[in-house]
Formats: sequence, C-alpha cells, structure tokens
Amino acid sequence: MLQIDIITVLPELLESPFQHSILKRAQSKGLVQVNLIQLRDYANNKHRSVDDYAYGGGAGMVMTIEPILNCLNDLKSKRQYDEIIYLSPDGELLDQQLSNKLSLCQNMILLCGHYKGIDERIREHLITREVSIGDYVLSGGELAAAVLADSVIRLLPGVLTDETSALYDSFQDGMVAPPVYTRPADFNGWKVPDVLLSGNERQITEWRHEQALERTRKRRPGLLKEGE
Ligand code: 6GU
Repeated sequence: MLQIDIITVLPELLESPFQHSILKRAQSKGLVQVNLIQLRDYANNKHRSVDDYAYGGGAGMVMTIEPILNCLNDLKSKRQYDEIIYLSPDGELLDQQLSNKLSLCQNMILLCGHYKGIDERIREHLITREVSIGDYVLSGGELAAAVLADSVIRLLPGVLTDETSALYDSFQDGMVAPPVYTRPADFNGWKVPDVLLSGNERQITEWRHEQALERTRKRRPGLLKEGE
C-alpha cells in the first residue's frame, strides 16, 4: 500500500480533497493511506512558530529548519521513504510520466511550503525531489500537493474501475483524449457522430484514435513526437 504523508501548516485545507469520490474510495479500499501532519506540532517554541525573517532582508518570511527537520526525523524513524518531495514553483514540472513513476512508490512525503519558501539548507540536504504543478504562483504548496496526490492515487492498481479507467485518459499515451458524447443522439439538431452509433467496435476505436491524434496536433502539438 502507498502511504503519502503531507507536512503542512494548513492540514484543514487538505482534508476535503481526500474525503470524496475516487480518493475516498481508494483509502477505504486500503490502496493508499494519506496522513496530514501539522508542522507546528514539531516547533519547540512557545508560539509554535515555524518561520522567521530572511537573512539579507526583504519582504516575506522563510520557514525555519528546525521544525521541518524534527518532523522529517520523526517520520523517517518509523519507515523508509522513497521520495521526500518539496512542492515549489521552481521545481520539475509535474506531468503524467512523473505521476506514473511516483505511483510505484511505497512511502512518500510531500512538504508544503508557505511564505517565501523554506530555508535552502532543507532543500539541499533533505529533499529528494522538487515538483511544480505549472508556471503560475499559488499561495502555498497545499493545492499543488493535492493535485500531485490525486494524479498518483488514481493510477494505483484497483483504484479505477472499468468505468473510470485511466487507459484512455488524456496524456496516458502522449495524446489528449478524444471527444465523448451521451444521450440524446440528436439534441435539437446537435448530432452525435454517426460512427459512435454504428456498433462497429473496430471503426469506433479507429475513429477515437484519429480524433485524439487530430486534437493533439491542433491543441498540444508539443506532446507529439516528430512524424506523428
Ligand atoms: Cl508546487 N507551489 C506554489 N506555491 N506555487 C506553485 C506550485 C507549487 N506549482 C505551481 N505554482
């Protein structure tokens, strides 16, 4: 079973995303365990403070080494971690390939930063990987951690059923997904493509592949290898 330990000063912010739908079912099936860990519980000072002024001046606080180190040491005394990931806008960009790789982990830590970030020495000495979810800035790492965890958990064997299968997801085969339709077949003149009503499975599979390819060429040409 995959265990994901998320270190944050805002565990409440992360409760809801894991209490619904597919992520909730994955946990109740015992396929993943998500633990939310309050970083302030590891601050050995009266005010449970986890940040301080930046050396060299400038606006914004920096998360201090000690609470993070105490927390990591506590977690690492109980199990071995495959990855200790810091969510940061200057990290490696998350894509489906990285999600696939991370879904093979047994134990991972997601460290959420706040303010101006964390003391660089934590990143240098304790973090195994730094991940960003896109080129825009969020207020903290929590929403990025939820995105990463969601994309990983849905890939775990047994999480998705036939109906929600990851096989035909966008990006899983380097393309975006083809268009989908449901009833009615004709909505005031807006028609579903005939081939989908034909019952010819081979033709439908071929049509979907062509549509996916055409959409990818049009919308996300960068996903295709040369010649495709
Ligand atoms: Cl991982 N953190 C923050 N604060 N902003 C982000 C991000 C992460 N990824 C994209 N923007």
